[in-house]
Amino acid sequence: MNIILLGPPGAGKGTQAGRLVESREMIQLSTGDMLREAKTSGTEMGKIVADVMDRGELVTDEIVIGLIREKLEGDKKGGFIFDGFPRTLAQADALAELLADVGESLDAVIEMKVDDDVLVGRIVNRAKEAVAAGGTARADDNEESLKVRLMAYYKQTSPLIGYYHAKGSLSAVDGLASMDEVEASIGNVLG
Ligand code: B4P
Repeated sequence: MNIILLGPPGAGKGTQAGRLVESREMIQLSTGDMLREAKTSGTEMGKIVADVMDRGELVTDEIVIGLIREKLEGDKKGGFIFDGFPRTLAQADALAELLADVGESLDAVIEMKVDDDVLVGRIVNRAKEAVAAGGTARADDNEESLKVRLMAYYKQTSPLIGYYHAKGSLSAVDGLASMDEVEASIGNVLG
């Protein structure tokens, strides 16, 4: 089973993807995690993406699609969870082609619906918790970058809702509920 978790920043995509990895032995493909890893690795690509991510803007389709392409060639286990990918229509088209190339297809797209004011609270809270635990907050987990991330979501990513609805693969869950309740709702969609 291959699924997409779609939603604004802080909707809980990464949280729920982690739970699906545990419960269904699926493989989480988080482009956010891959890009953060690239940032810290000091590679050329890392240097290119660092400023873009910290501002809250989207990294180029070319880079992100390249990262996903590499991962699809490996072990598939219980299927792929695309977490934070696709984020543009071009990425969605590319994903369909990449999956077809490895003999796979998409089974479900789950939209996680959360109000903007709750998103801001969650992200600010995550930043505070990271610092309280003695670490550092994500460079893009601040109100200024979050405004840009939300704008990017509504402008570039939210058109995917109509795109997947038209293909008949979209289901929505209430992302405002508790983490356990959201997990149960996703479980109901996946069966
Ligand atoms: P991501 O890493 O995808 O970050 P995100 O959207 O903030 O994360 P998510 O929705 O997974 O939130 P989480 O579960 O952590 O992207 C970061 C950046 O990378 C982007 O801005 C962009 O620059 C770049 N990028 C990534 N993918 C790209 C692509 N495809 N194309 C171009 N650029 C790309 O949850 C957040 C917080 O809420 C956590 O603290 C969690 O504990 C809490 N929470 C979760 N669920 C909850 C619930 N039900 N109730 C209460 N709290 C909850």
